[in-house]
Amino acid sequence: MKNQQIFNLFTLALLFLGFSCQPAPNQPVADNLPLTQDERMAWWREARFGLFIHWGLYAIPAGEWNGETDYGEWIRHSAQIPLETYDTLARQFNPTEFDARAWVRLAKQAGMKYIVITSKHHDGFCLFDAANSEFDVMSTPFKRDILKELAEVCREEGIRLCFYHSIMDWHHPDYLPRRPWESNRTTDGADYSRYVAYMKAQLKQLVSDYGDVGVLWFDGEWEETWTHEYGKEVHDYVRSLDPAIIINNRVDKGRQGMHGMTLEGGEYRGDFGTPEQEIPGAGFPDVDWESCMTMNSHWGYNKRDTAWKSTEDLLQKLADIASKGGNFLLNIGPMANGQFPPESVERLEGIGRWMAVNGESIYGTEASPFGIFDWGRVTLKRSMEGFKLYLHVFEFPKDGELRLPGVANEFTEAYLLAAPQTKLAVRRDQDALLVNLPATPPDSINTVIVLECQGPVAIYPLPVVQLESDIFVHQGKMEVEQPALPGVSVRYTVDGSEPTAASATYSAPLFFKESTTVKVRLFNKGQPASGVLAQSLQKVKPWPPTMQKGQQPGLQYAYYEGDWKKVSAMKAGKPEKTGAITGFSLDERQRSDHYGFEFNGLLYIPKDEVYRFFTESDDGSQLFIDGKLVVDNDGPHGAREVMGQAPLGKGYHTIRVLYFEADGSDELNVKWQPLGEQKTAIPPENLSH
Ligand code: FHN
Repeated sequence: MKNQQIFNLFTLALLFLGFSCQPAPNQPVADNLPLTQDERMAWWREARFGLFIHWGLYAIPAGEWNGETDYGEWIRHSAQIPLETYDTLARQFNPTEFDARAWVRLAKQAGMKYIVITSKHHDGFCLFDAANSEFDVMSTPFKRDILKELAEVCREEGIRLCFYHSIMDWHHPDYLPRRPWESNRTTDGADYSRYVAYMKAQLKQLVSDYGDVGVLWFDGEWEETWTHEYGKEVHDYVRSLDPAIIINNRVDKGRQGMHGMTLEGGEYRGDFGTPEQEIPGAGFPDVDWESCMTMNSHWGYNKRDTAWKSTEDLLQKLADIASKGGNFLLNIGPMANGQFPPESVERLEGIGRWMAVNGESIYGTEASPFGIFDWGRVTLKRSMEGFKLYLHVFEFPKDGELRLPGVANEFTEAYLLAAPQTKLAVRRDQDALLVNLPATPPDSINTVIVLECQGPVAIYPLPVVQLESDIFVHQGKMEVEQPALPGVSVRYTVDGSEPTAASATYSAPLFFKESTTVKVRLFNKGQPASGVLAQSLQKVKPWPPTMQKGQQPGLQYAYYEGDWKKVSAMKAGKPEKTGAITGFSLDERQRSDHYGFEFNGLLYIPKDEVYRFFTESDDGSQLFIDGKLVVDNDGPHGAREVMGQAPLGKGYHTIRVLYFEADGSDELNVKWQPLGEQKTAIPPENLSH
C-alpha cells in the first residue's frame, strides 16, 4: 500500500511534468551503444497482447490417464507415469494437421503481436531439433522441426516468436530432484551442473538458429536445486548471446508465487513480472509485467475441459490488464493432431473482430491515471499535442455520463473509436470532465470512447489514505499522503459533506473514537483539483471469548489424503492420521501432493483489539475464528497470501485452519498482526487445545 501511494503522488508530479515511465514505442536504436531497458522493451510494451502455446506429448492423452480425466501438461507427474511409459508417447506424436501459417495467422488476426511456445516443458520433450537430445520432435513419426517452421512464418508475418523453456526437467538424468514418487529412478551419477550446461546449450541453439527470438520465457524455477546464482548465470548468458532478448523473471528466484512479481531488493534477474491466472488489483508503476492465463482451465490440451472463458470475459480482461500497464499472454493448448481446439479458434476470431476496430486503445498504451471505474477501464496514449484517453466502457452508467475526476487539462473532443465521426458532448464540472454517452452501447462488450486532451498529462489521482484497518475497537486512525505539488492541499470533512475550499486542511494523522466517514479532496490554489475519496472507519465490539480454557499446548490436527479443489471437500473423507502438533506444521504429511490438514485449537488473545490474520498457502486454505470464516484463501493456486481481520476480546477463542495441497509446491504459513504491531507467526504459547 505504502509504495503504491507514494507512486500515485510521484506519478502525479511526473504526469504534470509530462514524463512517463515508458518511451515513445519503436524508438530508433543507436547502433553502437548498449541497449537501454526502454529500447529492449519498446516492441513488447507496444505489443501488449500475445499468444501462449503449451504443446507437446501431453496433448496425446489429452488429460486422461487410467480413468482420471483432469490432467494437463503435468500428466507425467500427476498421474505418476514412469519415464519409460511416458517416453513411448513420442512414438505416437504425429500432428499431421499442424500448419504453422494457420496458427500464426489466427494469432495475428486476433490482434496478437507475439507468440510464446513451449520449446521444452517440464517433461523435457523438445519441440525442436535439439542438437543435444534425442527426446525431441525429430525422434517422432512427425520428424519436422516445429519451431523452425514457426520461426519462418513468424518472420514473414511480422509476429515475434518467443520460447517458453522449462528449467525443471523430469526427463534429463542430471536434473534433480526426481519426482517424489520416482523412487525406482536412480540419481546415481546425476550432475546438476551438467544439466545446466545442457540447458544452456539448448538456449544457445534456440537463440542462434531460430531467427530473431523476442522473449525467453523461463519457468519451473521453484525447486531448491535451481539457485539465484544459476538464475544470474543463465540470464547473463542469454543476454551475452543476444542483448535484445527479453527475459522474464522466472529465470531467477525472485518471483513471488502466482502473483508473479519480483521480490524487491534482491537483485533478482528478469525484465518483467509474470502474474499467472490472475490480474493484479492495480498496476506496478515503472515495472513491466504480463499476466498469463488459460482460455479454459488447463495449459496443455484437455479434451474434457469445457470451462471456457467467454470472448467477452477475455476482451474485458485484455482491457483491464492494459489499463494497469500490463501485457496479456493468452494460452492455447493445441490438440495432438496439430490444430487449435475449435473453442479456442472461436475466441481468437471474436477477439480479432474487436481488436480490428479498437486495437489502437490497447497497443502502446500506458496505465490509467485514474483508479478503477465501475463502468470499465481507461488506457492512455501520449501525442505531441497532448494525449488521448481511451475509455473502455463495459457497462453504460444509467445517467448516461462518464465522470473523469481530477482532469486539469482542457479537452479537444470526444468520439467513438469505432466511428470517429460520432462526436460526443463533454462538459466540465469543477475538477471533472463529463462525457455524454450515446443512448445505446455500440459495442455490448467494450465500447471505446476517445477523449482527446491538450498539453502534458495533468490528472490528479484521488487522495491516498493510509489505514491500518477500517474497523477499530478503541481508536481509529487515518493518514493522508500529502501531495508534493506547489499550491496543492488536502481538505477533508468528517460529517459526510463534500469538502470545499473552506473545509479543514489535513496536516497530521486523524484519530477517531466513534464510527466516522471521512471525505478527502485535493485543492489547487483554492479550487477542487481531484475527485472526492470517502473512507469509513467503523467502531466495533470485540467478539466475546469462549468459556473453554486451553489444557495442552499446541493444536489438534487431522491429516487427510485425496484430490480436492477446495478445502471443504477434504472433510468428506476420514483422516489418515490425527494427533497434537505445534503450530500449523505440515511435518506429519506422508507425501508431497494430494494431501490436506485440519488444525483445531484455542487462540489466546491478550487484549481487546482488531487482529489481522494471514494465510499464505499453495494450494488452498481457510482460517476460522469462533467458527466464523476470517481468511478465505481456498482453491488450487500457487503460493498466495490472503488477509482477513476480526475484533477479538481478551481470552480464548477457537481457531481452525483448513489446508490442502493438490500438486506442485506445497506451503502453509499462518500469521497474525494485532493492530499497531508487527505481522508475525502466531506465538506457539498462544495456541492450545
Ligand atoms: O508448471 C507450469 C505450468 O505447467 C504452466 O506452464 C504455467 C504457465 O506459466 N507455469 C507453471 C505453473 O506455474
